[in-house]
Amino acid sequence: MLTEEQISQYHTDGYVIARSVIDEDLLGRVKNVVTEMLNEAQGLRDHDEKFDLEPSHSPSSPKVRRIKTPHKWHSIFWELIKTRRMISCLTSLLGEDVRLHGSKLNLKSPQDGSAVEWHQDWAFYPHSNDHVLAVGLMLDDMTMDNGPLMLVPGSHRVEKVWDHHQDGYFCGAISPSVNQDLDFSKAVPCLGQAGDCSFHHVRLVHGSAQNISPDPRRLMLYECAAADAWPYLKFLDLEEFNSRMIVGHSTLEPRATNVPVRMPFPPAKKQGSIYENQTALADRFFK
Ligand SMILES: O=C(O)CCC(=O)C(=O)O
Repeated sequence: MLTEEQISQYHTDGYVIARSVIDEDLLGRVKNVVTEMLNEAQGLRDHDEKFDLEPSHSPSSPKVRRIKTPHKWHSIFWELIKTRRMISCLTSLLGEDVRLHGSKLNLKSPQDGSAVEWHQDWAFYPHSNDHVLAVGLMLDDMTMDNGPLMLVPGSHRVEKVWDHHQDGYFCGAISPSVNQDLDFSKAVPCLGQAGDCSFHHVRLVHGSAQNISPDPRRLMLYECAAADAWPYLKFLDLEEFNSRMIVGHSTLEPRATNVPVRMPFPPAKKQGSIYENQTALADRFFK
């Protein structure tokens, strides 16, 4: 599915976009599942284990900004990540053995939809090596107006974890005023059509603005790792860990490489999703 040129772009820029990875039929079925799931947020007063809510949410007028770990709630999210084309892309970038680390479905409501401040996924989930990436499957067309993913090309090669702390606590965001060595004006938007997919390296700096368009923006994110990249955090159960293999074989032999690591401790004062963690950030880039 990915050409040599695209694979090389992934290594150089830290991301690549593959077109039409998911066909219309599967995309339609996923959207129906998402609509059904969102109906469950009716009447909800607070975030729970399944839903993260927009500040503008109310029980009678629900606004969900994230469905947490969709792969745990519906098998269609496994079907998506295991399609032939998706696996072809993943194995081209990560090797023959790939495990799912986590998943999330980020939703931006029309003329609303929280921004996500600049960050590196690696600051949240460091592993023994950096053969780790995020897949961004576009469930809607991504335009400049609906808060597309913005990526800072090449930032993964700086071999650095930028400071994601505020006042001594992890906050899951890079302060634009403190980190002067990052040029956010070089960020590129991940634009495309529903069914297209971005793949970005786990250390690539990225974020996204509010959705100022009249349409919803739904982005399904999968965190994927080479099987020999073992997480430094949140390892609980070997059986569950191995059950998340997407393709190939699990291993009991992590490959440890000389990767920069900065632990997300002390934990964020505002626990929960990245949106909650980032509320502590004093100086925001996306107003
Ligand atoms: O939904 C987005 O635009 C970006 C989300 C993101 O980077 C994250 O959830 O880690």
